[in-house]
Parts: sequence; C-alpha cells; structure tokens
Amino acid sequence: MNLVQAGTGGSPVRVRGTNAADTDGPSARPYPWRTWLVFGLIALTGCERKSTALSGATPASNPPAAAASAGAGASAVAAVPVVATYGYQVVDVRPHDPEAFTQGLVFLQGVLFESTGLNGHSSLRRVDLQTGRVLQKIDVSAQYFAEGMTILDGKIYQLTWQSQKGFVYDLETFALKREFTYTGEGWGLTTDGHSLIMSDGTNQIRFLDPATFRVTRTIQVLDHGAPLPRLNELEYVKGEIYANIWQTQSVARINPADGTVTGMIDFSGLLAPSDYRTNTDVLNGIAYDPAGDRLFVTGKNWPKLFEVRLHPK
Ligand SMILES: [Ca+2]
Repeated sequence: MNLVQAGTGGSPVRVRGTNAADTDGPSARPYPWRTWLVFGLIALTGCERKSTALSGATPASNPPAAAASAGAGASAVAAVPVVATYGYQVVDVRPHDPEAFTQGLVFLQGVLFESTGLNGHSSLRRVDLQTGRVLQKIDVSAQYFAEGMTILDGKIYQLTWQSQKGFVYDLETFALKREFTYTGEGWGLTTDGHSLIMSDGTNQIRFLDPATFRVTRTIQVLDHGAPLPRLNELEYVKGEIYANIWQTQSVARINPADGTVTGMIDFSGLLAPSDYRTNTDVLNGIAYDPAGDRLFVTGKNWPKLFEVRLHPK
C-alpha cells in the first residue's frame, strides 16, 4: 500500500516540476537562460516517460537496457527492480494421481508428501516419487478444504482454506498431534528451516513461529513495485521463496527478506493439451530436493509430475 502511494507520488513530482516552469513562464522576463531551462525540463520529462514506458513494457526481454535507460533518464524516479524471466527444460516425467487436487507438495528423503484439497477429498499423502503410487494416506474431515503443507523438525504442518485451522501431524505415522488457528485464509505453506512461511491469497507472506504459531514478520510481495496477489503453493529453494500464482502458468521467485519479486518462471505448455481432462485444473505444487538440486512441479488433478531445470529466457 505504501509503495502504491509512493508510486503514484512519483508522478506529481514530475507534474509539479513542469507546472512550476509553466507558472513562472508568464510572469518572468524572457531571459534566454530561462527559455533553455524550460526546454531542458520538457526534454527531461520526455526522457522519464519514455524510460518508464520502456521498463514497464519490456522488463524481462531487455532488463539491462531498461535499467540503464531508467538510470540515465530520470534521477527523480525510483529505480524499477529488474525481474528476470526463466523458461524450463523437462528433465523427467513421472506419474501423478489425476484425482489429487494438489495444494501442497514437499520432497523429503526420497519421497513426496502431498496435501490435497476440496471438501470431502482432502488428504495428506506420502507418495512414491518414481511411480506416483500413494504409500500412506489419511483423509481430512470433509468439513475442511486442505491447503498448503510443509515439514519441519519431524512434523507435518497443513493449512485449510477458510476454516482458519491448521493441523500438525507426526511425520512417520501421520497421527494428529495438534491443531492451531490463524486469521484470514490459508493457501500455501513452506519453511526456511526456522519459520513456517504462509501465503493467504493476497500479496502478503507471513512468517510464523512453528511452536506458538505467532506471526513473527510479514512481507509484501511486489512485482515491479506493484502488489502481486494470489500467491499459492510455496517452496523455499536456495534462499528464495517460489510461489505459484493462482490461475496462471507462472511461478514467482521472491526475496524472503523484503518481498521483492526477483524472477518469474514461465511454465506455459508444461502439461500438453492432450493430457487435459475435464477435471484438470491449474498448475500448483512445487517441491525441491536440495541434495539432488531437483525441482518438481505438478498441478491440481494433473496426470504427470515434471522434474524441471530452469534457464534464463
Ligand atoms: Ca511446496
């Protein structure tokens, strides 16, 4: 919100500058230096607008030029963060339960853990990576719509969508150990090894103490300085937060220190049209294997789980 205001505040600075020159104009004597000053201001304003348009229109395709243009053209305009774009290469394809409405995905010790949603279909699963076979599963009560899930210190944490209730399970037995509450909606969940990191459908990400569930800090996720809402399934990857953006083919790479979007991964075309069925839903589900540096991606009711490698576009 503050940055939106700061952003709109940028414009009036330029307008005020132009207006001051205009106001001075009629009452001022026509000294040549003043005329040149006005021409100079007009030219500078033109440069600012051009560089702003450039960096807004093609931030990813040519970030160095946009950044250089913004820097050279307008010292009064706040720098627009450069957001890199990434494509992907499919390394491997494995089966995924097409009835699993994936809301959370974690890789740990050679297997996948998955949280599935929808009332009456919500579950917690341990899944064989190679075959997609469900090795262990508990159903979540039909009154709950399960959401994001993560694992920390031998415990599994699972959110629900609108019930403001989370569950803590034993990693081995899936026995329910504890329940907790939070305000707002529950969407995605991951961990940096210390905190639970939670999205709620807005552009906010909360960091929670895993023992008390108190919010220790909150970041506002901003893409090119603007709020980026609908952050869904999360994964902590090499010091960054990856976030599925709901109803898109994109995953944002987020700096956990300040919420800045540093990159955008375009997963367009990952699931072939021939793999779509009537209940196939959006891309959702990111898991990372730190030991093997492997990234896994799937979607809600997708028949396939993809191991992908990213590359700059
Ligand atoms: Ca995840």
